Amino acid sequence: MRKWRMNMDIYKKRGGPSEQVFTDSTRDESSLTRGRSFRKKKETPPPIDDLERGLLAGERSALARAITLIESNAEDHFQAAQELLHRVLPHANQSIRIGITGVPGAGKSTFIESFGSFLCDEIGAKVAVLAVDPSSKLSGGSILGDKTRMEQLARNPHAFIRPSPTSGKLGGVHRKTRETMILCEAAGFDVIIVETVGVGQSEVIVRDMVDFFMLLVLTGAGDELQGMKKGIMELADTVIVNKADGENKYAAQKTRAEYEKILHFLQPATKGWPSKAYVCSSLYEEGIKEVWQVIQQFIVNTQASGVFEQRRREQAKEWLYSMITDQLHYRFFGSPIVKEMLPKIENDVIAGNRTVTSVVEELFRRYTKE
Ligand SMILES: Nc1nc2c(ncn2[C@@H]2O[C@H](COP(=O)(O)OP(=O)(O)OP(=O)(O)O)[C@@H](O)[C@H]2O)c(=O)[nH]1
Ligand SMILES: [Mg+2]
Repeated sequence: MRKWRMNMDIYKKRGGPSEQVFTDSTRDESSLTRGRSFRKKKETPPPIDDLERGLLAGERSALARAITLIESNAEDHFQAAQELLHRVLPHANQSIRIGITGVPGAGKSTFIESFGSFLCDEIGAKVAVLAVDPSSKLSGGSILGDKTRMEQLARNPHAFIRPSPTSGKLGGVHRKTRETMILCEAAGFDVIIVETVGVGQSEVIVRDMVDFFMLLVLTGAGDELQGMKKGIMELADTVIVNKADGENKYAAQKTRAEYEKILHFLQPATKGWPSKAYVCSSLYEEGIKEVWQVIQQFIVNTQASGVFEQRRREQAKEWLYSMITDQLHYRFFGSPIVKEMLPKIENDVIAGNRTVTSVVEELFRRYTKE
């Protein structure tokens, strides 16, 4: 992993991800398609080659198609997607991954809109925004909403926004989001922001995927602060009190101090990094630059101490085991013998004719013989 370049001006010097990149890619794409219809069929490059080329050239359309391939639940798409990932993997792992959580309405999308635009326009970074919603069964939904809320960022040529994938038989939301991160990195995105959508499990899932995790909260905490799950605060590398504007400014500072007191007594989410609280206004774009400074400091500190690399290695290991669990689950329940036996076994257990232990043992015996 290359050292994160603290002086992001470097992106500007190297020309940054200019508007040209995407405009050209679109033109490229259409001329390719046009050209192809005149060529003999066998000369048509296989889609994987095409996607790999487009992806490594930073073409947004290739990235979108590659992600669609990853998200597909079709068996042959799965194989093709894995081949593509294998090819681009050497180009991945070079971004900063940031996770954002907070109660609905805390302003996560608005924050990402301001923060993402700042990174693109002021720092010259390429920013990808992904969403994780473990409960999402249908596509569309929250994403459509988010895309409209992140209108400005969605139009920014340096940004890429992707809705939350849905789960399916070839792996859940985690696999798809992690693999999408790899694709974004291969396409040259410098910062990947993952917003948690939905409640419950998503905070832990996202914490396990990112380098830096932030909790966005609202003022007027008081009772809410007391009732807030300590567990979530323990995951956060920083707490940001959002909507610190207008009449809310003073209250936001008070809330910040309260959170900071609590953070002081908690185990830090990242070894050697005491989590602190800050205020910002996503709507009025105040305090946004300061959040980036905190993240930069975090990267410098954790890269120097080795904690950054160590976390990524642990995440890779965790990913391996979650993939194994996924595969075991889908293979077992997808096997013909299990499908055939389960309904009867289920009835036997419900009727009290057989014990759960004995039927599970029989199921696995038959499954492993298959
Ligand atoms: N005054 C003020 N309003 C804000 C600020 N940030 C967000 N809002 C408003 O708060 C509301 C919710 O913001 P969102 O960004 O949609 O919140 P979210 O956390 O993404 O919500 P979900 O996606 O539903 O979980 C919107 O009406 C925003 O305009 C801010 O900094 N100041
Ligand atoms: Mg949102």
